[in-house]
Amino acid sequence: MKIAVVIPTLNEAKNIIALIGELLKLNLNIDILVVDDNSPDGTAEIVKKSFKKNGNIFVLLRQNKRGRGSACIDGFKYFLSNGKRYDCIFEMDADFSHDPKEISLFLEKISGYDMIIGSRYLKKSRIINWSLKRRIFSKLANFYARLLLQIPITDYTNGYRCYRYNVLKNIDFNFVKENGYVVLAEIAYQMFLKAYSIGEVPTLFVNRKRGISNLNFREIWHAFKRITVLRFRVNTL
Ligand SMILES: Nc1nc2c(ncn2[C@@H]2O[C@H](COP(=O)(O)OP(=O)(O)O)[C@@H](O)[C@H]2O)c(=O)[nH]1
Ligand SMILES: [Mg+2]
Repeated sequence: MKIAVVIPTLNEAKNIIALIGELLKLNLNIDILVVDDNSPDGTAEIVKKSFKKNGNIFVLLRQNKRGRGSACIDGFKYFLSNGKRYDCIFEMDADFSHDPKEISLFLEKISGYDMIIGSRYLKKSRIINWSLKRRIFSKLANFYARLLLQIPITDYTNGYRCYRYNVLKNIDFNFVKENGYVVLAEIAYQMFLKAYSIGEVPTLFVNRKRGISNLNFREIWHAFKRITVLRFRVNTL
């Protein structure tokens, strides 16, 4: 199985090298793309330097901060157009909130689905070291998204996902109007409207130990607005 992994980064110099190391240790047939928005801490440079000789590690450098969601979309487009054929494409965070060892769980399940989400809200899932404020925000965001969009999933906002390559090819990225975290809900909604199947695996989500979160109030507001618009303006594709 040939696998591609997109990792969006903004100031992840303290995490990214170790994370790529963990991914390589899995010994899978894997290509990794880091999509960096010109991080002041030199994330992109460090990756390029450390993996100069590894032909499976790539860096896409964008000139300024344009959001997690748009970084992933640029990463997907990169893998969909580089002339190679993959079986599935992952997206995951750079800060070790998403454990690379769980990739095997996604791979076991993807044969029966078009996309698999690592969910923090299944019976066997766990969230570690998240503040009460973050837990409440996440629950509210998921509650609101589910109330409006009605996709049968438990976690709309975790960016640990595995897409079947042939399905991602059919996603219309022009449909995605926002740039930030809400892009996860936009892509899920488009898949739902196109009747693609979405499965979930339980995940152990660990809050970052190094670096700082990029989530801010502006992002949350944009997500809320976009989900409302999706529900009331976009019912068909
Ligand atoms: N390229 C890029 N990556 C981003 C941006 N915002 C967040 N990220 C990355 O997206 C992932 C999730 O962001 P994070 O700050 O951990 O958010 P949190 O886990 O919700 O607190 C991390 O790998 C970040 O480095 C952005 O504007 N551009
Ligand atoms: Mg994080």
